Amino acid sequence: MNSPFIYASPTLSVEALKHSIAYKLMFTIGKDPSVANKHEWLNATLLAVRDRMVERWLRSNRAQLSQDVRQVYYLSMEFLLGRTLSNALLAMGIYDDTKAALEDMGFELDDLLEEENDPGLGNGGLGRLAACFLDSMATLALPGRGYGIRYEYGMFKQNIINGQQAESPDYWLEYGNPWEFMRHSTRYKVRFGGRVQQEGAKTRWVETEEVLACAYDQIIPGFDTDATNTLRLWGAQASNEINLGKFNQGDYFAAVEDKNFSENVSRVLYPDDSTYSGRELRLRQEYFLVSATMQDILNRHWLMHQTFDNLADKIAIHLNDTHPVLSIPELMRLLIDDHKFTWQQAWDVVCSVFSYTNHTLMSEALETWPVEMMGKILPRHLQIIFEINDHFLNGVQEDIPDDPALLARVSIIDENDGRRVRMAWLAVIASHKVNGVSALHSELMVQSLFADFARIYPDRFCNKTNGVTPRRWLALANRPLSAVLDENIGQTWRTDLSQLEEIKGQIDFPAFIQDIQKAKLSNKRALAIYLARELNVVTDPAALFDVQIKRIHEYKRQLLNVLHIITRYNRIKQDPDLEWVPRVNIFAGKAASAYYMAKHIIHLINDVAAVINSDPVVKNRLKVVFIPNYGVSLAQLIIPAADLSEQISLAGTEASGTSNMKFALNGALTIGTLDGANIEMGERMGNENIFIFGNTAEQVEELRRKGYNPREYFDQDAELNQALTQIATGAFSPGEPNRYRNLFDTLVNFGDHYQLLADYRSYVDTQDKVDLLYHNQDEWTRRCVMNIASMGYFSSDRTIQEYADEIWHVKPIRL
Ligand code: 26V
Repeated sequence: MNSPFIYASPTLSVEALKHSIAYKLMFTIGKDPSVANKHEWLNATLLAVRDRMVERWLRSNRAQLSQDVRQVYYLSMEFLLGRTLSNALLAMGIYDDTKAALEDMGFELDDLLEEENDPGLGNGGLGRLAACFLDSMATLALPGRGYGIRYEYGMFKQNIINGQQAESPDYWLEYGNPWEFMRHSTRYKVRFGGRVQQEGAKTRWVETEEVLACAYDQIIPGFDTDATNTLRLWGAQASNEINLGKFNQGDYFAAVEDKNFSENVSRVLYPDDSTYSGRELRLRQEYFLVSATMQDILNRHWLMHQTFDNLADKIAIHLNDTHPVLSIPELMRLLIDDHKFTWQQAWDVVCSVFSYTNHTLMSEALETWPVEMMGKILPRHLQIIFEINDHFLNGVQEDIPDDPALLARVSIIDENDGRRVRMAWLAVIASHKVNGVSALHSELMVQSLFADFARIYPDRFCNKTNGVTPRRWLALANRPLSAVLDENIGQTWRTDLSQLEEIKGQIDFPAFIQDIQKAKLSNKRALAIYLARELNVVTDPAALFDVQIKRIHEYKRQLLNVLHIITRYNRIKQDPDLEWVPRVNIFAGKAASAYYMAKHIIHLINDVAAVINSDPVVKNRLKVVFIPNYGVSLAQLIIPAADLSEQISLAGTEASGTSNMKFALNGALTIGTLDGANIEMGERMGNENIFIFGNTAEQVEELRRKGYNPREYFDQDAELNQALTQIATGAFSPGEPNRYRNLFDTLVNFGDHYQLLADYRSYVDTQDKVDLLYHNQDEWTRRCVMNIASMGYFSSDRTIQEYADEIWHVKPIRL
């Protein structure tokens, strides 16, 4: 250990931090500083920092409870927070002091930060959006909370073995979770099963099984403010009551088995966001979140107001997709069965508190539950859903008579498909606002999925274009670029991202352009070091880093990217001495474990990488890398190092995308389709600063209507023909030549559902334009600057401000 007196005049804060870190190490962790390992030092640091957050937290909570303001509750089955320590240090403005304190004690802060695990309590975009929203809500001092589930196993870990994805469980709690506060006394009973009993006017739900939901709180610090919020996650605990019977009968083991069984409800995150599967355990999970949360909200409201008469004024409940939609019948049930509301009174409350965000139009991801399953697990809720449906259909019939087809279409119960409850319909009918997540998506939403409802409720639908938090995705992830920005426009862009506009004034100063280039280069070096160390792949940081990182899904069209790579490979082989722009093509992303095609695509990417990377003709001109186990931490490393961001989904399929925003904010140029938020990015940065290609959503539809024939493209485009034929005939799988024959068939013979072939030529030609621009590094960088400067709108602070003003009607608390 270095002498604590090594610096001439250490600041008070540094000294205090050193003292509390050493104190935590000894008295909370119980370790002698001379033998403690890195992880123990991390935990000591984290606990010392946590103490400082708690002070603000208690003050914020007090202010929230004492000021008679409307509260917003954000319900989500997923929160993908990422690592917490670095963000907390940044929020509290003690990053540099902590670094100095640790240095004095012989440690590198950045080393310790890498030790923290990254809880993967989400699948992808939807869960990460929820995390950005929490960050913005705290930073804007909005009163409220996030509610979710404390899964014991998060998103699986991905290994690549012989080119293929292998999954292993992610037991992220193995070494405890030092950020959480377990609330032993905040527990609620959650009931399942049983039956409904009518006693006069009163309805009782009886003979249920029970599980307890126990609260685990995590502090969500606002940036540069005392305002702090809470994320409350529910963990399941067996309730003693269910076991008592068997226990008394002497069947000890059966009693304990029951206990294990009921705790399954919060065991594992469903790691598939591409196809809805309708599993009973998933329904139980959704109700578990909803039931505990609604009880907690009512409890807190009672504490603050001692009445439920003002519920409609004092709470807003937001549903992140349909996953928590059971909160609608649950709130009805609690108000009617437990709090003596009439049906209509309860319905009036429900209709003014709920709002709902739709995140996908893909029919295979829409939730519908078999009536029979819901009746078995939640009989009282099913009954209430039927009542809501009757009430709603009666209203429709009065307003729009003589249209039985309409009634069948808008009924919450889908009678065609073995009787199922349509959760999105229930959400729309009960919410006062329903929003999509980009302008295009919100438009398509009212034209397709919710067209009937948009006629019935014309004022209900709106758009809230997604955003990302500039704290994690610029200040934390990209310190070199942040330093350049600070030097040129000051530091306040962190809470007012629109200030990035100001860098446009620097665009003609060569020194500024060089600084931007240096920042990018140092990020690329950091990634190159990771690739060399972890994957044994050597890359040249001067090459163009071309990146597509996201869940693997056919609609996101990783395969289109592969088709371009193969085309480029063929061209290099044909004419190796041309002046090629060296490229490193980077992929990362997980495939749902049951999604055969997605896994097959990962395999193909790795097979193509193996052939290209080992071809002596290619050398540095082209490298292909698949980085395993993509998650928030890897995103923070990869995104700042990207030159080119691949956002190439079929137009009309990607609701918004949010990594598209992160890339542009970090100075990558986008090659993308007119899909999701890409469109709005182009509008703001000017279409000369983004590489747009391919059919529009309208053209996609038209092609479908007219009868799309992918084989025409295959027959007519020689380069496409060659690439596809190579895939089909084993050029990349010589040991098993037929390995990818089915992939070829999907594209050429079975309809190419996502129209890759239709967009191929335009994509490849646009990639050529990318090369051309990359030859002129200064012009390239000027466009990057235009990208960064135009991203102010895509801060989640702007998004959340819109939710607060136009949907939730909540105002910041005073501190
Ligand atoms: C769906 C399902 C289906 C059943 C089981 C588990 C599960 C978990 C998550 C989902 C959500 C799929 C929807 C989704 O993630 N949408 C993404 O939302 C992002 C944030 O709005 C948006 O940027 C992406 O474009 C959109 O795909």
